[in-house]
Amino acid sequence: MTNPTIQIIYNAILEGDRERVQTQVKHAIETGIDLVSILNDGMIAAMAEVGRRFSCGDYYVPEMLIAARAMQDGLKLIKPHLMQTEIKSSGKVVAGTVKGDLHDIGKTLVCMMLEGAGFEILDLGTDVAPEKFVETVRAEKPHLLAMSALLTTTMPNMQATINALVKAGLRDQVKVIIGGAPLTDKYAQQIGADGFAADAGRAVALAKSLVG
Ligand code: B1M
Repeated sequence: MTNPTIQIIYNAILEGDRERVQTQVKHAIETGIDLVSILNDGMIAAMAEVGRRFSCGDYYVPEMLIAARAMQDGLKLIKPHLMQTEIKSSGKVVAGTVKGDLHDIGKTLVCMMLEGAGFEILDLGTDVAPEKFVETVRAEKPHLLAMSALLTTTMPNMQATINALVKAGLRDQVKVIIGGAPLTDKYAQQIGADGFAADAGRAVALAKSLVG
Protein backbone atom coordinates (compact mmCIF):
# COMPACT_ATOMS: atom_id res chain seq x y z
CA MET A 1 0.00 0.00 0.00
CA THR A 2 1.34 3.49 -0.91
CA ASN A 3 2.45 5.68 1.96
CA PRO A 4 -0.40 8.16 2.76
CA THR A 5 1.86 11.22 2.42
CA ILE A 6 3.02 10.06 -1.00
CA GLN A 7 -0.59 9.52 -2.00
CA ILE A 8 -1.39 13.11 -0.91
CA ILE A 9 1.57 14.43 -2.95
CA TYR A 10 0.35 12.44 -5.96
CA ASN A 11 -3.18 13.88 -5.65
CA ALA A 12 -1.93 17.41 -4.98
CA ILE A 13 0.12 17.37 -8.21
CA LEU A 14 -2.86 16.07 -10.18
CA GLU A 15 -4.90 18.95 -8.77
CA GLY A 16 -2.08 21.44 -9.30
CA ASP A 17 -2.25 22.38 -5.62
CA ARG A 18 1.16 24.01 -5.18
CA GLU A 19 0.77 24.79 -1.49
CA ARG A 20 -0.19 21.25 -0.60
CA VAL A 21 2.66 19.83 -2.69
CA GLN A 22 5.11 22.02 -0.81
CA THR A 23 3.82 21.24 2.68
CA GLN A 24 3.57 17.52 1.97
CA VAL A 25 6.96 17.19 0.28
CA LYS A 26 8.50 19.01 3.27
CA HIS A 27 6.61 16.68 5.60
CA ALA A 28 7.74 13.61 3.64
CA ILE A 29 11.39 14.70 3.77
CA GLU A 30 11.20 15.56 7.47
CA THR A 31 9.64 12.22 8.35
CA GLY A 32 12.39 10.38 6.50
CA ILE A 33 10.43 8.98 3.57
CA ASP A 34 12.82 7.76 0.89
CA LEU A 35 13.50 10.50 -1.68
CA VAL A 36 13.37 8.01 -4.54
CA SER A 37 9.91 6.94 -3.45
CA ILE A 38 8.70 10.57 -3.11
CA LEU A 39 9.94 11.18 -6.64
CA ASN A 40 8.93 7.95 -8.37
CA ASP A 41 5.76 6.90 -6.56
CA GLY A 42 4.48 10.41 -5.85
CA MET A 43 5.66 13.07 -8.24
CA ILE A 44 6.68 11.25 -11.44
CA ALA A 45 3.74 8.85 -11.19
CA ALA A 46 1.39 11.86 -10.93
CA MET A 47 2.87 13.42 -14.07
CA ALA A 48 2.38 10.13 -15.93
CA GLU A 49 -1.28 10.19 -14.87
CA VAL A 50 -1.54 13.84 -16.03
CA GLY A 51 -0.25 12.66 -19.43
CA ARG A 52 -2.79 9.83 -19.49
CA ARG A 53 -5.66 12.21 -18.68
CA PHE A 54 -4.43 14.61 -21.38
CA SER A 55 -4.32 11.79 -23.92
CA CYS A 56 -7.90 10.79 -23.24
CA GLY A 57 -9.22 14.35 -23.18
CA ASP A 58 -9.91 14.66 -19.43
CA TYR A 59 -7.17 17.29 -19.03
CA TYR A 60 -6.21 20.14 -21.35
CA VAL A 61 -2.99 22.16 -21.61
CA PRO A 62 -3.82 24.47 -18.64
CA GLU A 63 -4.25 21.47 -16.32
CA MET A 64 -0.93 20.03 -17.56
CA LEU A 65 0.69 23.38 -16.90
CA ILE A 66 -0.58 23.83 -13.36
CA ALA A 67 0.36 20.25 -12.51
CA ALA A 68 3.85 20.92 -13.92
CA ARG A 69 4.21 24.03 -11.75
CA ALA A 70 3.23 22.10 -8.66
CA MET A 71 5.75 19.38 -9.59
CA GLN A 72 8.49 21.99 -10.02
CA ASP A 73 7.75 23.42 -6.54
CA GLY A 74 8.22 19.94 -5.11
CA LEU A 75 11.44 19.38 -7.03
CA LYS A 76 12.93 22.59 -5.62
CA LEU A 77 12.44 21.24 -2.11
CA ILE A 78 14.00 17.88 -2.97
CA LYS A 79 17.04 19.31 -4.74
CA PRO A 80 19.17 20.20 -1.67
CA HIS A 81 18.71 16.68 -0.32
CA LEU A 82 20.14 15.10 -3.48
CA MET A 83 23.49 16.83 -3.05
CA GLN A 84 26.35 14.63 -1.95
CA THR A 85 28.59 17.30 -0.50
CA GLU A 86 31.66 15.12 -0.18
CA ILE A 87 31.90 14.57 -3.93
CA LYS A 88 34.11 16.86 -5.99
CA SER A 89 33.48 17.48 -9.68
CA SER A 90 32.94 14.26 -11.65
CA GLY A 91 32.98 16.21 -14.91
CA LYS A 92 31.26 19.04 -16.71
CA VAL A 93 27.85 18.61 -18.36
CA VAL A 94 26.05 20.91 -20.77
CA ALA A 95 22.35 20.08 -20.75
CA GLY A 96 19.19 21.25 -22.46
CA THR A 97 15.85 20.37 -24.00
CA VAL A 98 16.09 20.47 -27.78
CA LYS A 99 14.75 23.12 -30.13
CA GLY A 100 10.96 23.40 -30.31
CA ASP A 101 10.45 21.56 -27.02
CA LEU A 102 9.39 23.34 -23.82
CA HIS A 103 9.23 20.31 -21.50
CA ASP A 104 11.81 20.81 -18.79
CA ILE A 105 10.84 18.76 -15.75
CA GLY A 106 12.63 15.55 -16.77
CA LYS A 107 15.70 17.46 -17.93
CA THR A 108 15.77 19.45 -14.67
CA LEU A 109 15.50 16.24 -12.66
CA VAL A 110 18.37 14.69 -14.64
CA CYS A 111 20.46 17.84 -14.01
CA MET A 112 19.65 17.72 -10.28
CA MET A 113 20.66 14.07 -10.00
CA LEU A 114 23.86 14.61 -12.00
CA GLU A 115 24.70 17.59 -9.82
CA GLY A 116 24.00 15.48 -6.76
CA ALA A 117 26.46 12.92 -8.12
CA GLY A 118 29.16 15.59 -8.36
CA PHE A 119 28.88 16.77 -11.97
CA GLU A 120 29.16 20.46 -12.77
CA ILE A 121 26.02 21.44 -14.72
CA LEU A 122 25.48 24.12 -17.28
CA ASP A 123 21.74 23.99 -17.98
CA LEU A 124 20.78 25.83 -21.17
CA GLY A 125 17.07 25.42 -20.48
CA THR A 126 14.48 24.54 -23.10
CA ASP A 127 14.07 25.16 -26.84
CA VAL A 128 17.84 24.98 -27.37
CA ALA A 129 18.90 25.24 -31.00
CA PRO A 130 21.69 23.00 -32.36
CA GLU A 131 23.85 26.11 -32.92
CA LYS A 132 23.51 27.06 -29.24
CA PHE A 133 24.58 23.57 -28.12
CA VAL A 134 27.56 23.67 -30.49
CA GLU A 135 28.60 27.17 -29.42
CA THR A 136 28.44 26.15 -25.75
CA VAL A 137 30.38 22.92 -26.30
CA ARG A 138 33.07 24.93 -28.09
CA ALA A 139 33.29 27.54 -25.34
CA GLU A 140 32.85 25.35 -22.25
CA LYS A 141 34.55 22.11 -23.31
CA PRO A 142 32.21 19.84 -21.30
CA HIS A 143 32.78 16.09 -20.90
CA LEU A 144 29.11 15.43 -21.67
CA LEU A 145 26.30 16.92 -23.69
CA ALA A 146 22.91 15.83 -22.30
CA MET A 147 19.86 16.40 -24.50
CA SER A 148 16.24 15.84 -23.58
CA ALA A 149 13.14 15.66 -25.83
CA LEU A 150 9.54 14.84 -24.90
CA LEU A 151 7.89 15.36 -28.26
CA THR A 152 8.22 12.97 -31.16
CA THR A 153 8.32 16.04 -33.41
CA THR A 154 11.42 17.47 -31.68
CA MET A 155 13.44 14.23 -31.50
CA PRO A 156 15.05 14.93 -34.91
CA ASN A 157 16.66 18.04 -33.41
CA MET A 158 18.94 15.69 -31.48
CA GLN A 159 20.21 14.31 -34.76
CA ALA A 160 20.54 17.88 -36.07
CA THR A 161 22.65 18.79 -33.02
CA ILE A 162 24.95 15.79 -33.44
CA ASN A 163 25.34 16.61 -37.14
CA ALA A 164 26.20 20.19 -36.21
CA LEU A 165 28.82 18.96 -33.70
CA VAL A 166 30.37 16.79 -36.42
CA LYS A 167 30.39 19.69 -38.85
CA ALA A 168 32.05 21.93 -36.25
CA GLY A 169 34.75 19.28 -35.65
CA LEU A 170 33.68 18.92 -32.01
CA ARG A 171 31.99 15.51 -31.97
CA ASP A 172 35.08 13.64 -30.74
CA GLN A 173 35.56 16.04 -27.84
CA VAL A 174 32.28 15.37 -26.05
CA LYS A 175 30.12 12.37 -25.17
CA VAL A 176 26.46 12.79 -26.06
CA ILE A 177 23.66 11.29 -24.00
CA ILE A 178 19.96 11.56 -24.72
CA GLY A 179 16.72 10.90 -22.86
CA GLY A 180 13.04 11.67 -22.72
CA ALA A 181 9.83 9.64 -22.79
CA PRO A 182 9.66 8.88 -26.55
CA LEU A 183 13.34 7.90 -26.91
CA THR A 184 15.01 4.51 -26.99
CA ASP A 185 18.43 2.92 -27.05
CA LYS A 186 17.88 2.12 -30.69
CA TYR A 187 17.20 5.76 -31.51
CA ALA A 188 20.39 6.78 -29.70
CA GLN A 189 22.38 4.36 -31.83
CA GLN A 190 20.62 5.49 -34.97
CA ILE A 191 21.56 9.16 -34.49
CA GLY A 192 25.10 8.44 -33.30
CA ALA A 193 24.67 9.38 -29.63
CA ASP A 194 26.87 7.69 -27.04
CA GLY A 195 23.98 6.52 -24.93
CA PHE A 196 20.35 6.70 -23.86
CA ALA A 197 18.96 6.68 -20.33
CA ALA A 198 15.34 5.96 -19.50
CA ASP A 199 15.33 7.91 -16.24
CA ALA A 200 17.41 10.25 -14.14
CA GLY A 201 19.00 7.50 -12.05
CA ARG A 202 20.13 5.68 -15.17
CA ALA A 203 21.38 8.96 -16.64
CA VAL A 204 23.75 9.30 -13.69
CA ALA A 205 25.04 5.73 -14.13
CA LEU A 206 25.49 6.31 -17.87
CA ALA A 207 27.26 9.63 -17.35
CA LYS A 208 29.65 8.04 -14.85
CA SER A 209 30.39 5.14 -17.18
CA LEU A 210 31.10 7.46 -20.11
CA VAL A 211 33.18 10.00 -18.22
CA GLY A 212 34.98 7.34 -16.24
CO1 B1M B 1 3.25 18.11 -22.90
N1 B1M B 1 3.18 16.47 -23.96
N2 B1M B 1 2.82 19.17 -24.48
N3 B1M B 1 3.29 19.60 -21.70
N4 B1M B 1 3.40 16.85 -21.51
C1 B1M B 1 3.58 15.23 -23.31
C2 B1M B 1 5.06 14.96 -23.52
C3 B1M B 1 2.65 14.17 -24.05
C4 B1M B 1 3.23 12.74 -24.08
C5 B1M B 1 1.25 14.20 -23.41
C6 B1M B 1 0.31 13.19 -24.02
O1 B1M B 1 -0.15 13.36 -25.13
N5 B1M B 1 0.03 12.12 -23.32
C7 B1M B 1 2.51 14.82 -25.48
C8 B1M B 1 3.59 14.43 -26.50
C9 B1M B 1 3.06 13.49 -27.56
C10 B1M B 1 4.09 13.14 -28.56
O2 B1M B 1 4.98 13.87 -28.89
N6 B1M B 1 3.94 11.95 -29.08
C11 B1M B 1 2.58 16.29 -25.13
C12 B1M B 1 2.09 17.33 -25.96
C13 B1M B 1 1.33 16.90 -27.19
C14 B1M B 1 2.26 18.70 -25.66
C15 B1M B 1 1.83 19.91 -26.50
C16 B1M B 1 2.04 19.79 -28.02
C17 B1M B 1 0.34 20.16 -26.14
C18 B1M B 1 -0.34 21.29 -26.92
O3 B1M B 1 0.08 22.41 -26.84
N7 B1M B 1 -1.36 20.91 -27.63
C19 B1M B 1 2.67 21.06 -25.90
C20 B1M B 1 4.04 21.19 -26.59
C21 B1M B 1 4.79 22.40 -26.09
C22 B1M B 1 6.24 22.38 -26.59
O4 B1M B 1 7.07 21.74 -25.99
N8 B1M B 1 6.50 23.04 -27.71
C23 B1M B 1 2.86 20.54 -24.50
C24 B1M B 1 3.01 21.37 -23.39
C25 B1M B 1 3.16 20.93 -22.09
C26 B1M B 1 3.18 21.86 -20.88
C27 B1M B 1 3.94 23.17 -21.14
C28 B1M B 1 1.74 22.19 -20.50
C29 B1M B 1 3.78 20.93 -19.78
C30 B1M B 1 5.33 21.03 -19.62
C31 B1M B 1 5.73 21.98 -18.52
C32 B1M B 1 7.20 21.91 -18.24
O5 B1M B 1 7.91 20.98 -18.54
N9 B1M B 1 7.67 22.97 -17.62
C33 B1M B 1 3.50 19.54 -20.36
C34 B1M B 1 3.55 18.33 -19.59
C35 B1M B 1 3.67 18.50 -18.09
C36 B1M B 1 3.48 17.05 -20.18
C37 B1M B 1 3.42 15.66 -19.49
C38 B1M B 1 2.00 15.51 -18.93
C39 B1M B 1 4.38 15.38 -18.37
C40 B1M B 1 5.87 15.58 -18.73
C41 B1M B 1 6.69 15.51 -17.47
O6 B1M B 1 7.10 16.52 -16.93
N10 B1M B 1 6.86 14.29 -16.91
C42 B1M B 1 3.71 14.68 -20.71
C43 B1M B 1 3.05 13.33 -20.57
C44 B1M B 1 4.02 12.24 -20.16
O7 B1M B 1 5.22 12.39 -20.22
N11 B1M B 1 3.47 11.12 -19.81
C45 B1M B 1 3.42 15.55 -21.87
C46 B1M B 1 7.58 14.06 -15.67
C47 B1M B 1 9.08 13.95 -15.96
C48 B1M B 1 9.85 13.66 -14.67
O8 B1M B 1 9.23 12.85 -16.84
O9 B1M B 1 10.04 14.36 -18.72
O10 B1M B 1 9.58 11.89 -19.12
P1 B1M B 1 10.04 12.96 -18.22
O11 B1M B 1 11.52 12.67 -17.77
C49 B1M B 1 11.90 11.39 -17.32
C50 B1M B 1 12.51 10.51 -18.41
O12 B1M B 1 11.93 10.71 -19.68
C51 B1M B 1 13.97 10.78 -18.32
O13 B1M B 1 14.19 11.06 -16.94
C52 B1M B 1 13.00 11.59 -16.32
C53 B1M B 1 12.60 10.79 -15.08
O14 B1M B 1 13.58 10.33 -14.34
N12 B1M B 1 14.57 11.86 -19.08
C54 B1M B 1 15.91 11.79 -19.39
C55 B1M B 1 14.10 13.04 -19.54
N13 B1M B 1 15.06 13.73 -20.15
C56 B1M B 1 16.18 13.01 -20.06
C57 B1M B 1 17.49 13.25 -20.52
C58 B1M B 1 18.46 12.26 -20.27
C59 B1M B 1 18.15 11.08 -19.63
C60 B1M B 1 16.88 10.83 -19.16
O15 B1M B 1 19.74 12.38 -20.68
C61 B1M B 1 20.15 13.56 -21.29
